[in-house]
Amino acid sequence: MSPNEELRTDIVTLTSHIIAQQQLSPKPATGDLSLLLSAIGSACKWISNVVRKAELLKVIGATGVTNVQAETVQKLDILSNEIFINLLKGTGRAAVLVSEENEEAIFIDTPRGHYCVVFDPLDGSSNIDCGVSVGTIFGIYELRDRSSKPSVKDVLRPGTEMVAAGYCMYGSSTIMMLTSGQGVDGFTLDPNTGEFLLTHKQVKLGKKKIYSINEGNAHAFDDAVKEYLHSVKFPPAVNGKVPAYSARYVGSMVADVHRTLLYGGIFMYPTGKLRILYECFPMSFLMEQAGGKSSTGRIRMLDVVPDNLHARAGIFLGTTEEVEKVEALYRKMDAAKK
Ligand code: FBP
Repeated sequence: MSPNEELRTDIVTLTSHIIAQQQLSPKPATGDLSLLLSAIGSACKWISNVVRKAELLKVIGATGVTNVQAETVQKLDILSNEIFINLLKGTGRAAVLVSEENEEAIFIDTPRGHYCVVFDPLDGSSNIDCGVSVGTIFGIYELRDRSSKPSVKDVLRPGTEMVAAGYCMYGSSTIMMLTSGQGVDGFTLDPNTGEFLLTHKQVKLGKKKIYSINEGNAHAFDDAVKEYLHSVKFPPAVNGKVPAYSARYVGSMVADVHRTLLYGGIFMYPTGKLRILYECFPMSFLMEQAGGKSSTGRIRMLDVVPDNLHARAGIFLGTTEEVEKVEALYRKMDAAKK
């Protein structure tokens, strides 16, 4: 500890927070979910360590293979995936794992495995070589029926049935945002102690007017999206004042959603690149728990039922006001087509 560093004693670690949340659960808690969340915390610490040393360990760059989604697999994707899978398997509480990096679900035969974890071990990995923030995204379902054999049906369910979700961002600091349906809390990794410490208690969505989208895809946008973008660039005056929007786009979902969560605004990926189960659902769960909204443009994102493990959807998430503007423009567009 440096002499200037304040000695803190009001410490809440990720583990103590998870245990406290467990006590609040209306269902008699077994501690199984807590164990899984704790393993996810450990996995994220390991991934953070590898990401930070990637250049030095020479694990930067592509593997030369493409994944099930025809995307280039980075060396760090593989490492992060193995770390995540191994730590989750080690809990003995996970029955089904779905990773962006694996075409098929992984089934684990273990007597106390009652949960399914869906995850993207290293989202935004195409940005790694230039040092941009990347992150891990995860969501957790409970098996539908503990007495039946686990199947993909246990994860091909609406996002409203997730019991917990979160992301960990490897940026200027390593920050994990977590919800188990009782609001959103954020934890910053203290590099000295190796602990995630509670730094963002009960996060509420910011109020800034920021729009975030890859406009290079504008040629493929629906008219509703084009109209929304026009409205934020040339907003009508309200009481004689023109509301000024800012544009921000990192191109790494975790970083763009993290900023949206803390500052406010709207993040959009309308052309259906992002995966429903392990990108759209966890982020939508967090966004709703922070007081915002998430939509496909036509329906609530968490009501979607994915028809396959790697299904994709267009997504608009952020402050309720902005997401509802997009939804209204979709309704207008659809009505005009009738
Ligand atoms: P990867 O899983 O291949 O990294 O793609 C996901 C992602 O990087 C998101 O994190 C991000 O929001 C989006 O793709 C950016 O896409 P684009 O480069 O088309 O703007």
